[in-house]
Amino acid sequence: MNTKIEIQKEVELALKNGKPVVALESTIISHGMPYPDNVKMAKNVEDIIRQKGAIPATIAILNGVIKVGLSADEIEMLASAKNVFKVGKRDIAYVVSQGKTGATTVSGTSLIAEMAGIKVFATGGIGGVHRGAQETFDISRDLEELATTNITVVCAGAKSILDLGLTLEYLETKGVEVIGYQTHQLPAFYTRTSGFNVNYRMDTPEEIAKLMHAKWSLGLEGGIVVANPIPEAYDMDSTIINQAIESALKEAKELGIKGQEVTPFLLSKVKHLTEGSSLDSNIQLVYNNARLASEIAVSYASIQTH
Ligand code: PSU
Ligand code: MN
Repeated sequence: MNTKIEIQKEVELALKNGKPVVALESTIISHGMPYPDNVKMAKNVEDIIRQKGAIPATIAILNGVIKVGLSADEIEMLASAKNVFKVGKRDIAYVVSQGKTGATTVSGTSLIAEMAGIKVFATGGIGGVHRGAQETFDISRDLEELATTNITVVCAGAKSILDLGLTLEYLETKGVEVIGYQTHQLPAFYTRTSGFNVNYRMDTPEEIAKLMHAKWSLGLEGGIVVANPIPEAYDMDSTIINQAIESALKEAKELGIKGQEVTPFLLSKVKHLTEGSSLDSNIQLVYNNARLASEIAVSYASIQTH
């Protein structure tokens, strides 16, 4: 059994030489988008990162081996495989020891990225405190991982399938700063605004890289959330999105959906109810986050080598 992580040569070399690397999660590939759009998205996002001068490292567990950086064939395999586990922290040891294949969430990806020494991670949306969590206790592991892992997660905020107000409170308790990129508002994934404010607004990747440097060189442990609004050309009508979310939440409650299934269930219902028009927005916001994450990684790498 291989309990070491396998870092792709190119990624390893970049890390050794202090070159910028951007981690990518794989749950959005195997559980977030349909095949073959997911393969196209996963490959394009890597190309975008390269064009920006950084090295992409998609993270997943393939047949029990933790991989940092996937080949095109491995992406294809993960994207089309059946019975892929959704892997947060509590699933890693099981999937590795059983030789299974798993796609990592924000929590799983952050953890493995930190083991490999990667500081910047691009994704779509983070998990958070679910609506009704005061009864269900459903709070994503993503928030705990952000509390202790030294990583910058670039996302488009979080979907309002969650309680965004409580998610911000929880992040505050854990000492995780939420930075709005060129905005004062927390974006809500498909929409550029949510009605909630971020902690601080920053307008350039350099400012964010300086904040990362300040935080970690002071020994302040934990992650940073960079909330990057979906490009205006792709943002969606908030009434339509909110109606879809309300109806998905109602159905999940009626069906008694629980645990790990809650988020994928809500996401797929919302997708269905918006008749697939949300897929293009979803893909475009991931590209947008990959661009910003690369710029941050490039800037952070240059601070480290000066
Ligand atoms: N939110 C999205 N899209 C996603 C996810 C969340 O808009 O694909 C995925 C991410 O991988 C995230 C995970 O880390 O769901 C959170 O799952 P849970 O709520 O079960 O912790
Ligand atoms: Mn949960």
